[in-house]
Amino acid sequence: MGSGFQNVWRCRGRSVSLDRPQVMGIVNVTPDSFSDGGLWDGAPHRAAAHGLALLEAGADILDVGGESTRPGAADVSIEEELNRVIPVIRELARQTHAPLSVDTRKAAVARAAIDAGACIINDVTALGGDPEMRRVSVETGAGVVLMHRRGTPQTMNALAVYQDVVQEVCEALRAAVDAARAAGVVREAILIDPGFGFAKETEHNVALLRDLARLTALGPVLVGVSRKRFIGALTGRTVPAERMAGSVAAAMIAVQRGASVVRVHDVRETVDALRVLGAVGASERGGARC
Ligand code: PMM
Repeated sequence: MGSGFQNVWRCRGRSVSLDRPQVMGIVNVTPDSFSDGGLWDGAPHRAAAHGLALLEAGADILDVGGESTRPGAADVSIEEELNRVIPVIRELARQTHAPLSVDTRKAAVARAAIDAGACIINDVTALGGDPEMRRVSVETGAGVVLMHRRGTPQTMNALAVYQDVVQEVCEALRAAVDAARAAGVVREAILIDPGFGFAKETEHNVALLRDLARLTALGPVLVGVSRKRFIGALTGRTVPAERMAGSVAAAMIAVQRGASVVRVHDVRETVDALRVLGAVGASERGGARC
């Protein structure tokens, strides 16, 4: 660990330790997510039970999302998103003390989720999509994930054009951190995320994974590589659920290169792999500058 590396994540009065890599289990409450869509839709108790099973399997944090972000995905209304995620978060908050995150770009959904017991806002627009999102982040003191992307699910594939993807993602994330800080979000509440698969081709995702240590110069990093299309491209697995081994490998590379949190579907397998990695030790946080 580099000197001065931030080793806690402040999430609404809680301190999530980043001394060891944290596993964020994914609870998608969507009919159309690319990797596990429809599994938990329309049945909050089933989605909550899935979340509890992920905790049992070793997840440290749960991330509940009600809007698919895959390329071409349709927008979801505020009402529909609230109906999907709030009952699940409320039920989880009743049954566990684990930190709960809401994966949303809508300020109204974030606020309601925090009222229901969440303490983290995971926003794929890095707080830049909804004009109220920064205010909600400051007022609630939630932990925030600032993710890099370009465009929207409708337009992002055409925007995957970079001269130097690592440098450009670094600069965009630095600007997102600065904007959040200027609005009053405290540094220790912020995690950054290069946004694997969001306006990135396979070569861009591979470059970001290879050079992830450069991003850690900006602060703690969260990565979401689980079951993504580039893992399919690298392994030849067209079915997302068959991308587990490739996803675990990518998550281990990310942790070795300094990632603090990995957002995954396959919690048990990731936790086992992290135990092996942890026995060997050494990550590259706070290494080279970006
Ligand atoms: N990926 C997805 C959704 N939300 N949030 C963050 N912070 N980082 C990601 O990489 C990310 C995300 C899409 O994957 P899913 O449909 O499996 O949830």
